Amino acid sequence: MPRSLVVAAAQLGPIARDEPRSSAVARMCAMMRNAAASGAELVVFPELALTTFFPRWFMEDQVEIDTYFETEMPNESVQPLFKLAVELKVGFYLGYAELEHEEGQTRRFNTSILVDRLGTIIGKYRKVHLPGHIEHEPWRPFQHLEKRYFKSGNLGFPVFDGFGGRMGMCICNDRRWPETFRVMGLQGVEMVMLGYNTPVKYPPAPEHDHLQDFHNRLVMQAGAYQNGTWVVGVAKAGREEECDLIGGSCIVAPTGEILAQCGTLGDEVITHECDLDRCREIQDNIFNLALHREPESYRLITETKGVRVLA
Ligand code: CDT
Repeated sequence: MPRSLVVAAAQLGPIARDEPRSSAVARMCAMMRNAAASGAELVVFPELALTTFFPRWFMEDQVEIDTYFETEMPNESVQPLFKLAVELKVGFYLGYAELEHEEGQTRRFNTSILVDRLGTIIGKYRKVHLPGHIEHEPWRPFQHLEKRYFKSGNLGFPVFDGFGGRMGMCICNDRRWPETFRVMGLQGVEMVMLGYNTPVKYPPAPEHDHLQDFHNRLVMQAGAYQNGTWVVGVAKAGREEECDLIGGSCIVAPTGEILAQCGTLGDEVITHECDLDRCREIQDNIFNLALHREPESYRLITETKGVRVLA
């Protein structure tokens, strides 16, 4: 009997800067209904899904910055999504900006949560790899100030039991780093969910702009195959406040094959019935980690941050 999980990737089109959370949540509720009608048990939404991608703007007023953050989860604005999830018996992954008071400090993270089919939060992840820059760089056509507005996540890459399998999360830029997937692979992950906001234009190296979709698929397919896990990657897509974001939300099998992919740059739902036991094809064979890894030869990976020339 296969361990089957019907998962939906719920891609969002652009969210305007003045679009209220209630509108974004209503759009997500509509997609959740659509996904449930297709048999989905789990719906994956994008990174920072409740607002526009605000790190695009340089802001100095902390009060203004904090308007993009959630101080509680769930809260009043997302309540309709939690309520509908319970009604439809559908779980979900949701990305949002988290403002947390911890150890006497106020901290801000780029966060995702995993909610089960009863509406209970069963997992939380805080984005580790924050791309972009800290200071205002006016030469850029748009800013990418994640390093200014967020702290790097302090939860590592946890994997959770849920939905009949081993479930992991990461967020956008994390998918470009093999360490992200491997740390979850070493915990026996069977499905990695991730949301992203990826501009078509990369101002520091515009010669790579035409490769954005390719790199998106490349890293998710490699992460899936090299760890024998399902990967569900979900975009916020389309032209958001003069910034074009790639789409290409997709569901990748543990073999690295893309089995479902969005075809638009707007709100769109795709589903796939994932057999979690297919992870074994890879995890028991070509990437049997216990049998074939040689961690003694990989010590540099945790011992150094940047390049270290050894000889
Ligand atoms: N949101 C996010 O992490 N986006 C980055 C953009 C490129 S780096 C400025 C990404 O890796 O897709």
